[in-house]
Amino acid sequence: MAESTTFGNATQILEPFRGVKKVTLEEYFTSGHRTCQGCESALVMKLMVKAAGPRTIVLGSTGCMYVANTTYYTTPWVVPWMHTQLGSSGSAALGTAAGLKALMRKGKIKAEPINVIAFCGDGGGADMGIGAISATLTHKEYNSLILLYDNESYANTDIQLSGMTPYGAHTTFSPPGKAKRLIHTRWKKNMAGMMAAGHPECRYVATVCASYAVEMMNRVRRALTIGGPTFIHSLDPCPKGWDYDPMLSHELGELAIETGLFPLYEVEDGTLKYYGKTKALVDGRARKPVREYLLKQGRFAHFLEEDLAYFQAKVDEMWNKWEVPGVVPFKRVDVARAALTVK
Ligand SMILES: Cc1ncc(C[n+]2csc(CCOP(=O)(O)OP(=O)(O)O)c2C)c(N)n1
Ligand code: SF4
Ligand SMILES: [Mg+2]
Repeated sequence: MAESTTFGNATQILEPFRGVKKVTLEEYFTSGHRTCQGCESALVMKLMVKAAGPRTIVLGSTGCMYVANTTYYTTPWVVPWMHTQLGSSGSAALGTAAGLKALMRKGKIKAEPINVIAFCGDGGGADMGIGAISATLTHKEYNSLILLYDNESYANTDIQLSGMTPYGAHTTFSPPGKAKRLIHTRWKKNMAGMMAAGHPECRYVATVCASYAVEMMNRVRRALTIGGPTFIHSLDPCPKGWDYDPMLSHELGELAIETGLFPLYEVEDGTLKYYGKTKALVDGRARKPVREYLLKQGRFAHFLEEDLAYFQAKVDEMWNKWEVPGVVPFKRVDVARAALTVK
């Protein structure tokens, strides 16, 4: 019965695309936007909604993916889309999922599984809206996906530093100078790890990068199929904020993975699975030096050898000392025990 499927939290069953030739041709994010040339976040929007299909509602918090996508009288969105306040992707996802359920229960709309996706930037999601996202991830009775597109700055308002901006990067809030070369000296937040470790009702968390388009779309399809509240963190090269030639967007995404800086993984019902090139790194393939990634970007042009060495050491630490490499930042139990013995 339609009603029981709806109130039993039924979701659309979106099988993974088995290779690029099997990807559907229909587009639900098309022309009509004015993002920068080489904007990976725009690609993420296109792939995200292509993966989700036509019976989808998208909610977007303020940021480049709102402002540049909804110029007066034009929009690239083919599916229903709504803007939500900068810190509200979590509340918008939960409210929409709950609203749909209520409308179906009252018979006001047809009972059917409708995908609800709320996206947010790193400023809106990892800084301002983290509380609402966290709250939504505790509500297992509502199906929604929150996708955080991480261009590592408050890009839309001219590249201010966020909690996801990498160590040492040049932003308008952290310009390198003669007196102080590095203004921003904090390591970025670990959003996916935090969401996975801290939300027992959240059934699915994944990291993705649009340089690996099919793999990325399949994580979106998995999240929407498994249902409940789910979370995806996407790393998106941004030519304007990262200061590089737009033709390098795809390559920078690959380098973020190949250097081990941004591990690709999914956590489903508490089980961790690395995938793609990250799996090869876990299986023993050598990581590329992180300088190959950093030195292609103007935001790190002021780095000296010691800065590159520090950055590399922090990435090495993620892989060699974390209890779950690249995912859970607690020091490995054997390392912690050894430290206790020394004391
Ligand atoms: C409450 C609130 N504060 C500030 C702003 C101004 N503002 C609009 S977009 C934006 C940047 C958002 O950054 P992020 O979420 O990372 O998205 P991006 O622009 O990088 O795509 C800011 C600060 C706002 N719209 N609402
Ligand atoms: S500033 Fe960055 S995220 Fe914003 S539209 Fe340009 S490339 Fe995309
Ligand atoms: Mg941003």
